[in-house]
Parts: sequence; C-alpha cells; structure tokens
Amino acid sequence: MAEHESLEFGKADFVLLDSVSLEEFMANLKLRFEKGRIYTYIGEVVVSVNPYRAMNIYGRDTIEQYKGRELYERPPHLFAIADAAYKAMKRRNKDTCIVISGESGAGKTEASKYIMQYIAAITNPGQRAEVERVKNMLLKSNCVLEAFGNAKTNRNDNSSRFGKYMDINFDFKGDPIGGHINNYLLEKSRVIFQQEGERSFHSFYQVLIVLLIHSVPSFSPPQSSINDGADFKAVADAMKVIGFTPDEIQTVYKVLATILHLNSKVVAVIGVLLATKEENVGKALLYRTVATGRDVIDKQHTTQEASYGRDALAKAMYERMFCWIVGRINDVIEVKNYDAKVHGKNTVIGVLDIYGFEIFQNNSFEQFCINYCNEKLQQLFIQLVLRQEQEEYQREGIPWKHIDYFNNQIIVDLVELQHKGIFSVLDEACMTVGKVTDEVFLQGLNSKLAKHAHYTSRKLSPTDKSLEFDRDFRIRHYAGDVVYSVVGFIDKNKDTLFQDFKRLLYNSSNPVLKMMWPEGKLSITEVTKRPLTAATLFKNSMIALVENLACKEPYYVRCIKPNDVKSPLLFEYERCRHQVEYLGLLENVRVRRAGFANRQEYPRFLQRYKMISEFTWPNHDLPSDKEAVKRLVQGCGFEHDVAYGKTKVFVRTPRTLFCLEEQRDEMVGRIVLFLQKVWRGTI
Ligand code: AOV
Ligand code: MG
Repeated sequence: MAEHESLEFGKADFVLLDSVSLEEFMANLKLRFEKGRIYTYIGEVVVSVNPYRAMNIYGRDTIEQYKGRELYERPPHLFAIADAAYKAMKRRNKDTCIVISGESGAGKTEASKYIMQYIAAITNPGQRAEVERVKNMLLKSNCVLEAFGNAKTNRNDNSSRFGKYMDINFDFKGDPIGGHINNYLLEKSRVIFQQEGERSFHSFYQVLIVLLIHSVPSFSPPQSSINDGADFKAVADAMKVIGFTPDEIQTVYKVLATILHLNSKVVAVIGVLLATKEENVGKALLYRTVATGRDVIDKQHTTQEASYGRDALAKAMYERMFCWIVGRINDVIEVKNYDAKVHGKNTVIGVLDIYGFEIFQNNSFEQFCINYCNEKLQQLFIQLVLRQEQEEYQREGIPWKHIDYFNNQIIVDLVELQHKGIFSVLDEACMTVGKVTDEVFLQGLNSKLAKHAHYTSRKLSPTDKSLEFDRDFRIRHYAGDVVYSVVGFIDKNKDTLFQDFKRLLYNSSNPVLKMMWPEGKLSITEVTKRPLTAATLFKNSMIALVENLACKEPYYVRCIKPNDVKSPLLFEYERCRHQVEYLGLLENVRVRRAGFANRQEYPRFLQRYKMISEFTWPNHDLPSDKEAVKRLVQGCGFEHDVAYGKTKVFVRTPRTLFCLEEQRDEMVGRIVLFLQKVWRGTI
C-alpha cells in the first residue's frame, strides 16, 4: 500500500478495496487508468494497463526512487517488482523469476525491457568494466532479437513471434555477470505468408528500406509507427557491439536477400548469395535425392513439391538464422570465469516474455501453439498463486474459507495429454504411412474428443454455422473461444525439409552459413531417424519451461490491453472486464485479502528476530519455538496481524515485517557496538 498516494487516484492495491466485487475492481482499474496510473498491485502482483502513449515514469529519477525500497513505500510500479525480485535473490540467495503475461498487445515486451533496464541501472555501483560489458550486451540483445523475431500483426505493430525466457546471472555482490536466452518456437510461416494488414519480420523491411533509400534518390519512406530505416541502423550497431563479425552480419543480410529472391525464383542470384554453384541451387529446388534399397537416385519434383520445398527452404533458413543469432548472443553473455567454490553460488533472475494469447481471422497451427503456451502459464499462475497458497493454509491448520476459481488444467490436458490430447492425435496422423490429409487429422480429433466440454467442430454440432465442415475445430480457451482451421497442421507439424537443401547449405563456401547447417554433412543413406514433430518439440519445451519457473520464486506482471485501436484514452469496459475475469484477478484479490503476505518456519523466524525480545535473546527457555515466537510477537504488539500455523508463523501485512526488520537492524547495530567495546576492553 502506498499511503502517500491520494485516494483521488483510487486504491493502489486491489486488496484495499472496500468490498471485493467485479464492479469495484473495474471501477478502480478504470479510475486509475484515466488518471494515468497504469500500475496497481494485488499484493505482490503488478496489474498493468497498456497506456499506448509515452509515460514519463521510467527515467533515472524514478529508478532512484525505487532503488532498495520496499514494495509499499512507493506507488505501484514495475520497478518495485523488479526490486523485490532482486532483493529476494540477494538477501536470501534465492533464484527468482518475473513472469509477464497478458494477451497480444497488452504490453509484455515493453514491461520486460523496463524491468531489465531497471536491474541494469541499480547494479554494479563499483562500475566494474566486465559487469558493464555484460549489462550492455543484455540490453542490446533486445534490439537484435526484436528485429528478427517480431512483426506487425493485426493485434500489435511489434508483436513477438517467438517466446523468450532470459536468465540473468548474478555474482555474490549482486552484480550481473552473464545471462542466457531460451527461445521458443518462432512463427516461421510468416516468412512466406502474412494475413492481410500484417507484415513479415521487421528485418526484411529494414534491409529493403535501406536498399531503396540508397538506390532510389526520390524514395521517401511511408509514415507509420515503425521506422525501419532508423531501426536498421540501431540493429546493425547492436550487432556490432554484441560482437557479430562483419562476415557474420553480411551473411545475415545474404540470408534475408536469398529468402526474398526465393520468392522471385532467381536461381543465379541465390547461387551467388549462398556461395554455391547456380546449378546446385537449381537442382536442389527441382530434384530430390532418394535412397531406394542400395541405389541413390534423383527424383524430379512435381510443381507442387517444388514450391513446397522452396517455401520450406525459405522458412527453415530464416528459423536457422534466428536460432543461430540467439546462440551467438548466448556465447557472448554466458557466465565466464566464475568459480562457485570461491565466490559462492551464482543466483538468477529469469524474465519471461512470450507471445500473448491471440485470435485472428484465420487461426492455424502457430496460434494453436501460442494459445497452448498461454494456457500453460495460466496454469502455473493458478498453481502458484491460487492453489498452493490455499493448500498451505489448510496444511498449517489456519482457518480458511476456500476460494473457488476456474482451473484450466482441463484445457491443458485437452492439448497435451498422452494418447488422448490434440498433439497426440496430430502426431499419430503424421506417423501414418502414405498420404495423410488435414481432414483425416480432424476426423481423429472428432472421434477422440467428441465428449470434451472444451472441444467442438461442425460434425459435432452440425447447426453451428461459424464452423466449416472438414476444416475447423473450436477450443474454448481460458481466455476465449478460438476457431482453428486444420489446413496446414500436418505439414507444419512434420516440418520436413528435404535433405538436399541441408546438403546444399552445408556445402556452401561461406563458413558462417555452413555453421548453421551442421546436419547437411550426412549423406542420404545416413539420414534415417525420424525427427521429433514440431508439436512434440514445442510441448517438451513448454513443460521444461514451466518446471524451470516453478522452482524459482515467482513475481508476476499481469498486463491488460485497454482497447483494440491502440488508443491512449479509451478504456473499453467490456474488453477489460473480460481480461480481469479470465486472468483470475478477482480470485487473486480474494486469496490475497484473506491471506498472509509472509510466512516463515518458527526456527527461522526466531533466528532472524530473536534479538528484539528479552524472552528470546540470546536463547529462550520456552517449551517450543512456536511458544517463543508467540512471546516475541506479543512483546512487539503484533498479535492481531499474525496467525500461528503448525510449523510456520503467518504475517498478514508487509508493514509488520518491515517494523520487525527495523527493530532488528537497530538491535544488531547496538549489539555490534557492544561487542566492539568488549573487544577494545572498555567494558
Ligand atoms: P506484447 O508484447 O504484450 O504483445 P508490447 O509490449 O509489444 O505487447 O506492447 C504493444 C505496444 O503497446 C507497444 O509497441 C507500445 O506502443 C505500447 N506500450 C506497451 N506498454 C507500454 C508502456 N509501458 N508505455 C508506453 N507504451 C506502451 V505480443 O508480443 O503481440 O503478445 O505477441
Ligand atoms: Mg511481445
């Protein structure tokens, strides 16, 4: 709670609402948005509403205000959450993570960048050169990854088309010494196809506009929210700073150019760009090498196969390059020269910024994966914030009235369950020998999932005209209904790239390109293993991600998109209400309000605070630590704010903890003074 914030801006923490109802919640959210207060707490969760305008709240002076402060001392802000995660890590040696969620365009990526900037700004007071270098790399990596991994969609002009989880590693002093980026499934189909009003990845336009500016003197770039020309320069600079060599940067441009040319089929130019012979390019595009028994023969593609192969090549080249860029950045930021035996454990803050839930005119395999990813994160939120919290009160015997919420595990299962889930049905269809069609996959879904409450299709509800026969299925997601078209699911899941292309690129005399395609080394007779499908790879990566997050202390930012027209003024009530509901924010407030800000096991609590009470310092003679904690708390006058569980003491408000900390600091100071006197012999 931020006391100094006047009520004219509403309640800074939803926990302080007079009564917890959707109406009150919404009234507070709206009032604060209209007053320019885009952040509000639910305890330690930050709720953020996208302001769609530049806010003067991220500068150096604001950073100073939040540095080292407790959450409730200042108005709600991302910086406060970043500081809390940082303090937890530093004080208690805990790995923490900041999970940023919300639908497409809600402000996740912007939030993740402000959080990183804050952490960079408050660390390394000693200005150590190596730490400054690492910080600079971490910040610069955002610019590069956005150029290659973001694109304009109909939801967001700068939409993340890949998932990103970044670990920042800290040394025992709390200074960043390195990091690591995990990237998740890039929406590579965008390279060859975009829906109306959308663009391919920013990188293509950046290169093209610079070409145009240089070659057509009369050219003036169109006005838009995206400045490709300026971004081109920023990206080129960032790549240089990160340490990409001129050859590497050149190769990146050549790959972009190749993909553009693939669409216009200029084989000779491609040959030059890829540093391979023109006839090899032509051959790889038109023929496929197949092994039949002991013979290896060249088989000519049909027109359809050839264009399929060409598209697959364009997509694969882009994806490979993207992963290679991430890998190069990781090489540079990885922790070096850190010996845990000498310096103690290095701790981590993870920042997660993924693609938000999205619904388009036409939703395909990519949207299905993205929305499944959001289901997984909602499930994690439920587990950590709603379920575990309540289970702990029960376990500890704290009087508690259960708070109900919608548990989306049923939808997660619908997608990922072994044998029965949609991914399994898809994989099965892809394993079938012979020609399988997307319709066969849909039939598989219909027969396996006919009774599932969150799945339907035209066959299962014949009167529903919004679904096409043999093409669509609909999932009732936690965040809304989405109709998916099965067209392309099989191909996208198999994700085949003819081995001929891999060999072509591996045999390039450009060493950077060669490096991106190590498996091109294998000859046709050596390639036998069936690779994992795109769905299985994605599912596995999501499960690993959630496991990784679950073992860290989580901090949450819940982003809300106020309208669909990018307006800084418009608070579309229905739109916002819907998000508040599906994000489970009201339930979050209820659990939080009835709950406790902090809990500690009795011995640990005593160890930290025993010096502030005569009953417990230096040791107590009460029958149990629990009794001792009771005496200590009574002595301080905080009984009304705590509850005693079986093994832990629960503290309701952070303020109490803060008072305890202050008293502890004072006593520790006095004890140190006393000991110094003893040592000097003055006592
Ligand atoms: P997203 O990451 O949540 O969507 P972004 O972070 O890209 O959304 O935000 C979308 C746009 O909203 C930005 O490009 C800004 O114009 C504006 N915006 C967001 N946050 C702020 C802020 N704090 N201050 C000013 N403007 C802001 V997606 O990546 O599509 O799920 O896949
Ligand atoms: Mg984003």
